[in-house]
Amino acid sequence: MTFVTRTTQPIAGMKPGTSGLRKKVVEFQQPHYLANFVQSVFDAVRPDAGFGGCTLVLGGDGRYFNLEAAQQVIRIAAANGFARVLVGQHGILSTPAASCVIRARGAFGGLILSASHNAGGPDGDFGIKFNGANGGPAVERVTDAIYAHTLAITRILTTDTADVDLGTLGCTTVDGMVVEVFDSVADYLALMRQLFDFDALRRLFAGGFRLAFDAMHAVTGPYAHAIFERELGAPAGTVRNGTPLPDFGGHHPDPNLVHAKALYDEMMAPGAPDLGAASDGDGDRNLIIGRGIFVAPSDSLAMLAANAHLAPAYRAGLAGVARSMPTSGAVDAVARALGIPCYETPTGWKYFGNLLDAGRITLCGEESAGTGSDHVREKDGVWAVLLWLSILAARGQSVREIASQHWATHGRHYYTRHDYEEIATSDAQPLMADLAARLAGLRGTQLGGLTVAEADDFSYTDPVDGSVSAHQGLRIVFADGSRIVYRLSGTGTAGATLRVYIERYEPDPAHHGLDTQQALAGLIALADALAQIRQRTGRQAPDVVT
Ligand code: VG1
Ligand code: CO
Repeated sequence: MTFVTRTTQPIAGMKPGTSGLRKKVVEFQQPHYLANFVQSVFDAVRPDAGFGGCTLVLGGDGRYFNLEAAQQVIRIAAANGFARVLVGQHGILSTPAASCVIRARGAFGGLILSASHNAGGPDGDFGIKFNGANGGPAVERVTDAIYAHTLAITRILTTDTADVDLGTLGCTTVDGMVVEVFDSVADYLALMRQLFDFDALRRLFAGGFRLAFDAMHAVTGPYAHAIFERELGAPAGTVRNGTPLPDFGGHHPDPNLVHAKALYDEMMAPGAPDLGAASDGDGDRNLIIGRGIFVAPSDSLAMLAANAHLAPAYRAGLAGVARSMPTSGAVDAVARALGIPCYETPTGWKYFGNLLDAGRITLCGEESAGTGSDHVREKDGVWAVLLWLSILAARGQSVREIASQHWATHGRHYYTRHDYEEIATSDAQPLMADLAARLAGLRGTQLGGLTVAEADDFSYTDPVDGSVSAHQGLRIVFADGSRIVYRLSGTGTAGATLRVYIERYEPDPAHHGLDTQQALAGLIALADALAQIRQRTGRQAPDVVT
């Protein structure tokens, strides 16, 4: 044994955000930075009997610093007494695959090395998050405990052992701990085979159906190649940018209309494929674009909920659904039609875990292009594409036809999100604080010809364990159901990012073909005026419009 105890000191600012700890790579490269956090995680979650017999799942999205971080984690895990670490080959593991493996192998938990949709490379971001035995992101109680440990840490338990070969499948031993390098795709693929009718999907592609899947040089490349091209017979070239790169090819692995513009343009052009899809850095998000039609993520969630029964895993129907608070009410309309409950949670996947574990919901999602089900405890980009493919195969219709019929049945929730990125924290915080202070006074008043029915700072009480999460976003709801929501992002690493979510319900099919920004123009102007965004931030327009 070569275990060593290194003296260390707390490092400020290690509070996990919406999804784990995210910082600039240079910050993570500082001495003890990563080790301090990993040791704090282990200190926070260590069972009374220690980690003997416990398995840790480890992998990341392939971004710069992924491999170095993985080696450090292995050494710290060995010194902290883990029995086994399961590492994805080459340190690669998508977030949903990590969740799948934790559950399938009965692991204690996992560490996922990713800053998800944030840019990568030496000047980009790195991140790390802990998932528990249910495969889901640590809940607030756990992340709070981890943070408390980062502020009190005095020592790191590690070893001087050399790096493990993460390129070769199989088992080695590090100071008594087994390190098993496993195929990053195999467990996940096996689960997808259980959920979906792969024969039906093979027939779809054999019939000439065309998919364009943009992996954005991020982690889904290997999964998409294996599943869409090799398993389902989609032609080579279906998967684009399918090789994970440490800097994502210099692009931002965020599947939105700005960063996945090439795909969007292709889908809007003559001769477009039948379905366009993209995923993010760690593979948990999905962007869905039909030929000539972008499907807003909130709508995609609703359409998946309405049609999920067409895939084998969901044939018996859904127990319930959930959406994050800023996500549009489109899925609520489906839940009402199906006669099932619909829960409204704060932003971030960790809030769905209890509802999924308790069997209260089967499907859930967020406006930020995250959809998932009870098959794992993370949102899942490739899964969402497989569910869309299953629905398209079963219905034999185009995405546009499915969307139009959906809106005709349930009405359309026009929806947009405007992001103001990297604004000064000194502008963002007073903007939110001043608006929060005015909310109570807005109730019952008229704004831009609309009556304010409700205005509050969203607070969530988990129906399963009663835990309360306050200050989850400012929302202004009008009497006609329209909404404006304001939040500060919890995933950025520089300044503050203001997200403004705007929504209006339109029941009349004669008005379902409008351009979204035009359909929402009045509310967009109102949202700016109410919070004085332009005036306070000096920004004339949002950086990203979804
Ligand atoms: C964003 C999204 C949120 C999502 C989170 C993690 O958080 O809005 O819906 O759960 O990213 O997604 P925020 O706090 O920046 O708004 V991922 O794919 O980056 O892990
Ligand atoms: Co992600």
